[in-house]
Amino acid sequence: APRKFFVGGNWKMNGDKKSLGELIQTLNAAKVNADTEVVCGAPFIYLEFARKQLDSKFGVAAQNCYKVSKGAFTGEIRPVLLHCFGLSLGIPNDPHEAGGSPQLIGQKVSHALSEGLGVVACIGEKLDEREAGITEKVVFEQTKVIADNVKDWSKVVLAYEPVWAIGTGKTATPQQAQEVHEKLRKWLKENVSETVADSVRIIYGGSVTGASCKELGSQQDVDGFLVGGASLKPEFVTIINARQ
Ligand code: G2H
Repeated sequence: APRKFFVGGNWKMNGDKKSLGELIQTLNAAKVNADTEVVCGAPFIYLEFARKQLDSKFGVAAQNCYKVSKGAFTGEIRPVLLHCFGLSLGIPNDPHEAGGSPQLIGQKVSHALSEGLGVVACIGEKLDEREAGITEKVVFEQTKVIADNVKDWSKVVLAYEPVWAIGTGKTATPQQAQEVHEKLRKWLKENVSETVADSVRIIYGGSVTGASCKELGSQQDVDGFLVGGASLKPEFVTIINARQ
């Protein structure tokens, strides 16, 4: 079966009830491709609001969660609580953006899955790593940490987010994205299984726009997007519909 196109909107720490409410009205009213899975990553305090307001055809995700289910962890949020909100997905923090060791990311992935959440796990190289020609090595190492913590890959989406493309306006070219996605799939085939390699969605994140989404989304191994800035604009509808 072909992989279902997946588009995640990552609102990050943006918006309030007014602006997010308007965005949600736009999404609810839009014509969106029913063959695309769409999930919106809301700030914690707006998770319940987003779930109540968004049409049920859209998923809602938290942007982060902690690695255990309870304890004296000031300010951390427990995945099982997220689940109570009827969420379909958690996005453990991007190591580059939110800080935290790869090990912590692995523990969060493992715990979120054990609590029944789906996970969008982010990987990606920095600019100096790309220029030094070690992109592959870096993303394989990051993927290994994730893979070591996953039993059921059906709940996992892998997001390739080159750090140099995050919020910079510098989108990877379709060729650059395809090259890494193809290598990641090969890595999964050799290190996990052929079934997982064929079925897991590998999505691209990093300055995706309405203008760049079509060509990126037509690449063989690009199964969707994780969208930051553009997910806060009506343009997100164009990105959802990138693959028809
Ligand atoms: C990368 C991406 C969304 P943006 O973090 O996850 O953000 O589209 O703003 O580069």
